[in-house]
Amino acid sequence: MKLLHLADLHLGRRLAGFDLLEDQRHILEQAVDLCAARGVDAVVLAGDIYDTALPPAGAVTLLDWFLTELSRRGVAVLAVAGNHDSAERLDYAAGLLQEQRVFLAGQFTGAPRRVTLEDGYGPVEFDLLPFVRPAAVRHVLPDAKITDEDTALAAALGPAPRPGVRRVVVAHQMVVAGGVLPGCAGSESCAADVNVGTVQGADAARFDGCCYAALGHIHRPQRVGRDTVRYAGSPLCYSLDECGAEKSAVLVHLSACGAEPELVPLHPRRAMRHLTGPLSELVAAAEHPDDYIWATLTDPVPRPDAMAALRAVYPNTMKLNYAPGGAAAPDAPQPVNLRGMSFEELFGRFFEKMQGRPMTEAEAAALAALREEAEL
Ligand SMILES: [Mn+2]
Repeated sequence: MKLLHLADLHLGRRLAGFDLLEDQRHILEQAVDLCAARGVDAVVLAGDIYDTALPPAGAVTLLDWFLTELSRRGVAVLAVAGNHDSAERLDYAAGLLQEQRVFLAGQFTGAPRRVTLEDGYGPVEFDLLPFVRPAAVRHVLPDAKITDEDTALAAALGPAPRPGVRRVVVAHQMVVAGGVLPGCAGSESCAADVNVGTVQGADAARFDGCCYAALGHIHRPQRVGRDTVRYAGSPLCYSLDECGAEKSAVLVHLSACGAEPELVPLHPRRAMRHLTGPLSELVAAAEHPDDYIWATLTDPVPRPDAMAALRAVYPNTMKLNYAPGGAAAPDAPQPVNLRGMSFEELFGRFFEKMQGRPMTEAEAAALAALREEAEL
């Protein structure tokens, strides 16, 4: 059986005043074509299907089109709600849609929604777990021992599969491997918390025994601990911090005893690019003028007409800022093991994020004095 794992579509997302619906339609068309070209049996949507609980009409129409096209081609759909979705609204007509092999799990009712599909090797169990917070799991499962995100996920998932059972879990959670938080793209609502290290996650080991865990929540495509526990990532760049990031879908080949993921690149309708240089140079060397542009101008004196000049050449300029000394492109975020850091290192990172500079020696000394006073 072949699955196409997508996540974090965020249909209806707007960025810097630009409506991204046409970009999203372009990606979903690629997904439909991929299904036909590669013989995909089921599309997995791992949450954050919409960008908001009350999506604009155009976003609902687009999802309607996507589900209809897949259904017409005999492709099943397995979808869960993310933290951006309204669980109740996503469940609308779920009972009717399952007749068309569109399986939606919006609300958590005590266990994942179990769907069984068959291939030449026999049955495959799909456990659809919508986004859950520990308090919500505790509310539905009052007898479970839930102290954090990890024990909440364990309780929500229920028992691991018996040996020989092929199970695929679809979930929208923060998942860590060996205490290492995933690397964020920057457009997740949790990205700031991840960078400061205040976020906890469930352990990827909770998916042991499953053939594949199709995850959503983190917008940067990546594996978590093993190749078969994966964030598909968002199919488009959803913040200017993601300029130049490559996006993909995961084509999962399920065999008799395991799963093999293959990354398939997704091509945006318009690339998102960060340009740096003097205004005169940027407008002179305009290539791919329809791209989404973030321009960092190195002119020593701000030009009041700069945005108009840029948009005359690049009509989809999203952002303009100045870095008179020349700006280095920001490095891609790297996964960081926050649990292994000392108090000083952690606070130092936080300070630098807030202030844009490292602590001085005097500030570090003041911190040490305060720490002693607080007996930390
Ligand atoms: Mn998301």
